[in-house]
Amino acid sequence: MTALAAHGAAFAGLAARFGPGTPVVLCHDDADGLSAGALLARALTRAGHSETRVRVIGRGESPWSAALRDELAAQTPGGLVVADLGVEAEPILPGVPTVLVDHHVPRSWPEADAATVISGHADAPIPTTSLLALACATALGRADDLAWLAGIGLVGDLGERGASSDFPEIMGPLRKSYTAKALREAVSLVNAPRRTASGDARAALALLLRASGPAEIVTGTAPEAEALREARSEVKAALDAARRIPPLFAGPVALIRCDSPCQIHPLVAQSWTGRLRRQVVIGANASFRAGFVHFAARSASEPDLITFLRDRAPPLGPDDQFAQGHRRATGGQVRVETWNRFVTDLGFGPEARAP
Ligand SMILES: [Mn+2]
Repeated sequence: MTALAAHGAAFAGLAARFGPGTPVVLCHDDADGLSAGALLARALTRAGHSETRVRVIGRGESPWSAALRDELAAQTPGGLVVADLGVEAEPILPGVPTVLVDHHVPRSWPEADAATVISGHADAPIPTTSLLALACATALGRADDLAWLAGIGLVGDLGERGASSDFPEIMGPLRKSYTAKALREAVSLVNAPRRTASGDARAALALLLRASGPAEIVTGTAPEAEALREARSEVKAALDAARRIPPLFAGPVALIRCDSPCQIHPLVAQSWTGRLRRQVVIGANASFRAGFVHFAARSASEPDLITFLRDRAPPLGPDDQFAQGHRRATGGQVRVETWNRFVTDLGFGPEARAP
């Protein structure tokens, strides 16, 4: 049995123990999380549940929060599936069968009575959550018509080239049914709402829950398809404006100080790494959340940005998040005072600060 098939079998074993209440799927709001959520919900409904509810976990939300626990408890779910949101030890809704489907490095590991973990983080190559979801769906029944949803998540997380080289057995057959352009366009549209000012990805989920292929997302006339195109235009306009901002320099750091309600700072940082190859590029957005500066660090030359930032960290308060994520893609969310101290210590002048 392959690693993926084993993950699927473990999922089917737990899904068989779900109670009579409507199962609830929680999913991340990016292309991989949304397609995983849609895949799992469609598979559970096919497997005999009259309905499966999906809840997108958006900006600032967490399944491991009192707010989510209260919301879920009111729905008395028969089972919980948590997709692409990480792995943590704490039970989400004690007493409800719970399965965490994920591919990130676990933050902590739950006891067996708290949750079952389907994690691809130790597999080689590391799958996306949507690919794990396809394996779960396949273990429940016929799911080959849903494989394109895994394709959306693979291209979203790994890019076309990475997806094709790591998972040719999935991408090869998909490329016979769908063009690379259709998959790429669908990914770009599905990923747009999470970056808008509202951050509301429900239109993307709605489409993924019913579409029979990427064309319904890319050229569809449904109101949700229109909403995705509008979301993409909103983000593009914000990004175009931010790309005209000249970088500030201090030592090894190049800083682009933007102000937008859209989550464009990671894209801004990434877009400069091609031209500023020797620097650590930081995109910092002081208008994303009141009182905070959200920033993303990327670099073409520095392999460990977490260590780079931690070596230069300002004193942090309890509300500050600093240098979390991946070594090559990190950043933070810090209070304005923390930010201003950080950039001053780095050697930047007043134009780098946030008001
Ligand atoms: Mn994700």
